[in-house]
Amino acid sequence: MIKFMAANVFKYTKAIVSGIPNSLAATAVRMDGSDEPVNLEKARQQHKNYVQVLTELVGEIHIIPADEQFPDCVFVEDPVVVCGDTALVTSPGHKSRGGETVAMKEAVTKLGLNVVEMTEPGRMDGGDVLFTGREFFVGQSARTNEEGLKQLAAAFPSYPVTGVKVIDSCLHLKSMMSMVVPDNISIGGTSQAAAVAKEIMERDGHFKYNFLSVPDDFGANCLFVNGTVVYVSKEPYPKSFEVFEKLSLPGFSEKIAVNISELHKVDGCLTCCSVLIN
Ligand code: CIR
Repeated sequence: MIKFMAANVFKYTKAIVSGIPNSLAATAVRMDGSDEPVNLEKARQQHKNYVQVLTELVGEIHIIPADEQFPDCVFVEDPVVVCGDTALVTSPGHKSRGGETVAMKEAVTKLGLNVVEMTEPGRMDGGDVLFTGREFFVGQSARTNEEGLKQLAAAFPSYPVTGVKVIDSCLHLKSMMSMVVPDNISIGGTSQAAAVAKEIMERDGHFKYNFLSVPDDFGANCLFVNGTVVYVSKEPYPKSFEVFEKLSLPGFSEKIAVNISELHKVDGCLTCCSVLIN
C-alpha cells in the first residue's frame, strides 16, 4: 500500500472526450422522473466550451467521434478507469452502453496505456470510481457490482479499495461527490451524500479527508486538473456555484465555472465528459 501521494496524481497531459450524437436527445438513458428536452445545439456548444477549457489545461485532447448507436457515448468516464499508466476498460452497467468500450479500448491502446479488460460478471461505470490520490472509493450502485470492485482492486494493486453503497435514486457515487483539491472531497447536500461521507468514507477509508459541503448533489461534481478547479456554473446550480466562487482552500491556483446544463438533463456531470491521463 502506498503511504504518500505521488506528486503527479492530479497532473494531466492528455484527455479523452467524445462528440455528442443526435441520438442523445431522444434515447440517452435517464433516471426515473427526468424528461426535460435536451437542446442538442446548446449541448454541443456547451460541450465545445468544456473541451476548450480542458485543452487549455492539459494540452492534448483525443476525440472519439460521436456514435449514433450509443446515445450516451459523450460520457466517456464510464467505459474506462485510468490511473497512472493503466486503463481498466469496464463493463458498463447499463445494457445500452456496453458497446462504448470498443472505441474506448482503441483510444487507450493508441495512447500506449496498459489495457486491462473487465470480464463477466464484473460490472462498472467509471462514474462510480472516486480516486483520491491515495485510495479508491467505489460506489456499489445499480451500475457497479462487487465483482467489478474486485477487478478494479486487481487492476490497481497499489491502492486500497473501499466499497460505498449508493442508493438507487442516485446514479453514481460521483453524482454526489468528487475531489476538489488533494485531500478535500466535495459532498452534495442530500442526506444520502452526507451519510456516505460521514458514515462510510470516514469509517472505512484508509486516509482522512476534509469534506466541503455543496448544496446540490450534481453541484458537488467538479474536476481538479493541473491546479485548476472546474466547477458548475450559476445556471443550473446557483447555490453550488456560490460555494465554489467563495472557495478558499489551499491547493489550487485557478478556478473556472463551466456550464453543461443540457448534459445535466440526462444525468451527466463535469467529470463524466472526460478521461484524464497523467
Ligand atoms: C447514463 O445514465 O448512463 C447517462 N445518461 C449519464 C451518465 C453520466 N455519467 C457519469 O456520471 N459518469
